[in-house]
Amino acid sequence: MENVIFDRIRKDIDNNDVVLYMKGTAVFPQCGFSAAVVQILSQLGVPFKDVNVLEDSDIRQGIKDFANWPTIPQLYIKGEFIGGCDIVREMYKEGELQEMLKEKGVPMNDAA
Ligand SMILES: N[C@@H](CCC(=O)N[C@@H](CS)C(=O)NCC(=O)O)C(=O)O
Repeated sequence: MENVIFDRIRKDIDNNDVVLYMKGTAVFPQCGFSAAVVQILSQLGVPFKDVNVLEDSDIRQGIKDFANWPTIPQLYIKGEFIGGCDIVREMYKEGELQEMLKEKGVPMNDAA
């Protein structure tokens, strides 16, 4: 089962520049931590794929095992695991997230 789930995760993070595993959706987050990351990505104008772990308990557990990270949300940029809400917030505050997106060639608006 783990292989099937890991394959799904790999496919998602390989096929999308930015993937956010979250509770709820980008339009309707169902957790404050997930909502905070959505807000940052939206502020930066970064398109991203949202995966609602509340709809799939295998993905909810699988994503924790895959990254060896115990909580949701989890952000991936160009296949690289970045972290959860605290890390993303801190990187955004320091301008490191913007820098990383630029370096990796992920489109965003320049207003941020
Ligand atoms: N400090 C964490 C906060 C996220 C967090 O604590 N998430 C909890 C509550 S939403 C979680 O995912 N618990 C495990 C679960 O619900 O499966 C972060 O930076 O992302």
